[in-house]
Amino acid sequence: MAPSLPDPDDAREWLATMTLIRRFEERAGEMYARARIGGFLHLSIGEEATIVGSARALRSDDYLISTYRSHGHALVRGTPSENVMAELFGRVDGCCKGRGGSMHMFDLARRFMGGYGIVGGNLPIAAGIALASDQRGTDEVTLCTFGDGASNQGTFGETLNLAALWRLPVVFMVTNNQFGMGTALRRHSAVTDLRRKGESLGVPGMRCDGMDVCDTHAVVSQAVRQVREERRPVLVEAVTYRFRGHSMADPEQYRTKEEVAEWRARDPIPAFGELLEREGILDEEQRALIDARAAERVEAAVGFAENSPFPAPESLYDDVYVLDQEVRGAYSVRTTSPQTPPAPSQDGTEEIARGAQEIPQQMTTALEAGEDAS
Ligand SMILES: Cc1ncc(C[n+]2csc(CCOP(=O)(O)OP(=O)(O)O)c2C)c(N)n1
Ligand SMILES: [Mg+2]
Repeated sequence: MAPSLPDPDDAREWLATMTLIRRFEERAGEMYARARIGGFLHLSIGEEATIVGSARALRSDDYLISTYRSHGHALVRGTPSENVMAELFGRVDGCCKGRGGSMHMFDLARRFMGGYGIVGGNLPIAAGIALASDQRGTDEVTLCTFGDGASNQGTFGETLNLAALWRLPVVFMVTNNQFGMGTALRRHSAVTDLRRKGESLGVPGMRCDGMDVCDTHAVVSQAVRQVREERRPVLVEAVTYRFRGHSMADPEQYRTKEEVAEWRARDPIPAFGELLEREGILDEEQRALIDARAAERVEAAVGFAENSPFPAPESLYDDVYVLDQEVRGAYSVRTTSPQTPPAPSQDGTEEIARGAQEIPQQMTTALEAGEDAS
């Protein structure tokens, strides 16, 4: 049975957000080609329904954690496109002050917990976030998205086992875009029915059509509800396709143009737009307006990013977490401020003690700055 449509206002917002993510990433790709953006750039073009459908199943006090392919996750959580673009440009007004770049988006106030370059690295972190929610006695849920390739990592099994054992409130969502870099699913995973991969670990699975925002929303909403009420993790497989290469530098020799064209014919954005037109929720003109607004917002974001300065060179070590014998005693210390670390003792205990004292202070500063709404 086809999932029912959301309220007209929600439906328009879903379409607008998917369109914003698409236009944002197309423009980011152009900016990368023109060397305005450095480092890596992984686009989720084609996967927008998995992002919007799943994130809209969350409450604002739930957590979302993603991978290096996460510009859309920041945007769907409400991080202004200006700050996401400035982050790509490595500028001070980026959501991580220009220090993270494409792979390390983060927005604590909106409970978007990143942005990780290590494949599978976000799964144990999601378990930690969920454990913290539990210990604080809240009913918050953490949605952890990762790729089909990441489902082969050791962290997948370790985290799902622990999450099931400790009844942690996590929805694990494997975004099956058919590839891990240039390796097709059937060539990297013995089990290709990914929703089943958690069964032996005590995590039941569900599947949604990741090209259909309504189906993704319906299935992830059910998973979120179940996790929130029963305090047991669930695994959702969202079946989708990566329209572009793995990153910007990908000759794509591992797939045929015909295969890409077949999936592009199911593009989730026009599919949803057409559905809304057929249902009388939007007309052609309103659809065009949604697209024009998204393009305008992206242009404004590019202008904002270009005008934002690069971080000052002397701020290089600000916010750097260091605890090492080699690096004299600094533990989250602002090296630009005149602080003299104590002389290290032979075994480093003094530094550890000093570090331990500084943790609460760092957290207090972050909370005072309003970085966490709770
Ligand atoms: C631990 C680790 N191993 C390998 C890599 C290199 N690497 C980066 S992305 C990637 C593929 C991951 O594929 P998948 O999980 O399906 O995510 P997708 O890129 O399709 O979103 C690999 C192997 C890495 N970043 N981290
Ligand atoms: Mg993949």
